[in-house]
Amino acid sequence: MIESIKETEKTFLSEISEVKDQKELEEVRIKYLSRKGIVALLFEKLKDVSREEKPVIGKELNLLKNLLEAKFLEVKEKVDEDTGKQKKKIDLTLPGREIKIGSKHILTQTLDEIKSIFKGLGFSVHEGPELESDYNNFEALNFQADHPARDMQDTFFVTKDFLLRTHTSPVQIRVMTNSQPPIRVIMPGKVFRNEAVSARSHCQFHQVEGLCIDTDISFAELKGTLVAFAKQFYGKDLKYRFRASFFPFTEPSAEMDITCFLCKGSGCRVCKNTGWLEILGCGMVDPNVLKAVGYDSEKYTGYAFGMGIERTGMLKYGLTDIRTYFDNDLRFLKQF
Ligand code: 2U9
Repeated sequence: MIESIKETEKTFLSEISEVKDQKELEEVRIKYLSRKGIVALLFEKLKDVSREEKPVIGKELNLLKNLLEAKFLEVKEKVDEDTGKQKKKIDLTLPGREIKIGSKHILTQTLDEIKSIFKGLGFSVHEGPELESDYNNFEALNFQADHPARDMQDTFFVTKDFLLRTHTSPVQIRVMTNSQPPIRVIMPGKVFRNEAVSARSHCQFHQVEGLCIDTDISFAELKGTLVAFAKQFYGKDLKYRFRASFFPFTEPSAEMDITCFLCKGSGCRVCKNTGWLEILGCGMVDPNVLKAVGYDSEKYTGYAFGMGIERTGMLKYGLTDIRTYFDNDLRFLKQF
């Protein structure tokens, strides 16, 4: 029996020293250390050993079992480590992983371009809160008490006196209240209108409005500035016209049209056969607005203008549905 124990130890140590991978290690474990392995068989034979020899042989058998198990764990650790290292090996010949780089949303790109053009024309940029007072959004801008925009059906009121701004014009009121002319600012930002969502309108969109106040500001300066903007944004060969219009906060008021990007003026579905597309509204700031912020309306005059950024981008890129801006569909966004 002692002979068998010694022989088992020798063959086990020789076989396990040859082991190269987990499969071979498992084969050695099954042969020696499993329930029906050599060590278990030797323990079974212990019952046939004489009473005197049993303690000695039992002790030897336990020593063998402990030694084999310890050696097995030591080799297993090494084999596991080697296989882990092999898995981690880097194949330098593989092509690199593509890093996906995001891009600016088309609305941000459009706004960036508008901002850059007006900065070049001497304007600075101001922003204001989306939650506004009824006073800044309507009252100070010469909206009559019964103006339809002041109705709950058109404006999101939060309380009786506070609302989600319907245009960025209240930012102009804030700027004028806090500073003196000369003023040349543009105000970009999100605005809200209680309207049904469709291909042409949304309940939230973005605007850029501009304001210029100084002595001797005339309609000619307004035209010069807006034509310079339109030529830089839509192309230097563009044709334009100003049409009389009405806004509570400007007098006189006008809308600026450019020739249709699609039919070049001959008339099509996009321009409803007029050959013209409206790009913005504008006008000379109403003296009532100047008075509301405490300016001397005899001394100062000014002009203001406003455009929807979604609409501006739609006209430039020929888009037909405002909702595509907010769908977050990568097939749309990746085109810009
Ligand atoms: C002050 C005085 C005057 C801002 C102006 C427009 C004309 C205009 C619309 C274009 C499309 C809004 O996005 S839109 O729906 N805006 O036509 N906005 S003049 O006039 C001001 C603003 C502030 C104190």
